[in-house]
Amino acid sequence: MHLQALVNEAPDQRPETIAVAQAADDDVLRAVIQATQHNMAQFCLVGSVEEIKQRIAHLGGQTEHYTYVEARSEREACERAVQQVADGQAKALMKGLVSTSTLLKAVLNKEKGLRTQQLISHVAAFEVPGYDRLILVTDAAMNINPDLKEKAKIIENAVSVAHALGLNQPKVAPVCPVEVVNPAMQSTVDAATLSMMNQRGQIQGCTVDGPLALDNAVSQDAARHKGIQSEVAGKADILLVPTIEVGNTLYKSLVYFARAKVGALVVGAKAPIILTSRADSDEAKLYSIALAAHYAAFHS
Ligand code: COD
Repeated sequence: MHLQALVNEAPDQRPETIAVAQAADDDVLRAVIQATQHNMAQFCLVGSVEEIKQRIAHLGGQTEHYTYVEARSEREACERAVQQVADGQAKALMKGLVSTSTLLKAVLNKEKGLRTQQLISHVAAFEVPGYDRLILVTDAAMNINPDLKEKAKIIENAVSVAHALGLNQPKVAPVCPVEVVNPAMQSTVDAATLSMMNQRGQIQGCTVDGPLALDNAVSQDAARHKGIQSEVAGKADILLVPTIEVGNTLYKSLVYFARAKVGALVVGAKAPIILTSRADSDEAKLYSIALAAHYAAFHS
């Protein structure tokens, strides 16, 4: 599967609406216009409506393709966009020209936010040159230092993304520095426990096996050299990283060293959230919108 296929093959049903918090930004609007051209989603654009319309016209888009909600400040834009999703008018949320923390605070607001019983976590889908499948990395951007219980929920969220991509029984590798349990390394103890939780049916819809080091998780040769017998080794679909530091560094290494393509989502809230940043390429923004469209359609 290629990320471009998600763009080309928009979900069959009528495109869902994505609410964009502070859309008055050319980079964001370029992605919105492209996604509209691919019939991937409809958009409710929140922010200074006059400015948004002027920018759309300047970028060659059609202002009448969109709905609009006026908001005067960054906080108001986040709250109004979240409200669109909470009211069911939009099926996904997208970060525009606002800070991640302002948007996440609006999402996590107890009364008006998008919280569920589920943990909210970040899942990135990479297309890495030379690797034969899309590989999901989680959590590279939201949960800082998850404990065992949180790691189990982070896996469940990533599995829900994998299922939306057509991977029915994804292989999950909890990535550690070594492939044996070392009680001095909590990540290896958690990895072994998560594997047992999976065998006992406490984590479903996937196959979890670890601890695995990154090389044995993604290279069958490396796994063979170490004599590792595992259904997951060398064929991982999902890499669960132990901390945000590992995840964020892996994410950026894949993009900057390996020239991987990426799309990413935050899931576990009432609706998927697209947290693109300025540094993301136009392509990455479009892939993230495509992921959100497929996820929202699959789980609606
Ligand atoms: N899922 C569900 N509920 C959550 C989550 C979560 N992942 N995180 C917090 N909550 C709930 C808590 O239970 C609590 O009720 C409320 O939200 C506030 O919790 P705090 O006080 O921990 O929230 P914050 O605002 O201090 O922190 C939440 C952030 C997501 C902002 C924080 O975890 C964070 O800064 N994450 C890293 C973001 C980041 O810098 N990424 C870098 C790369 S993009």
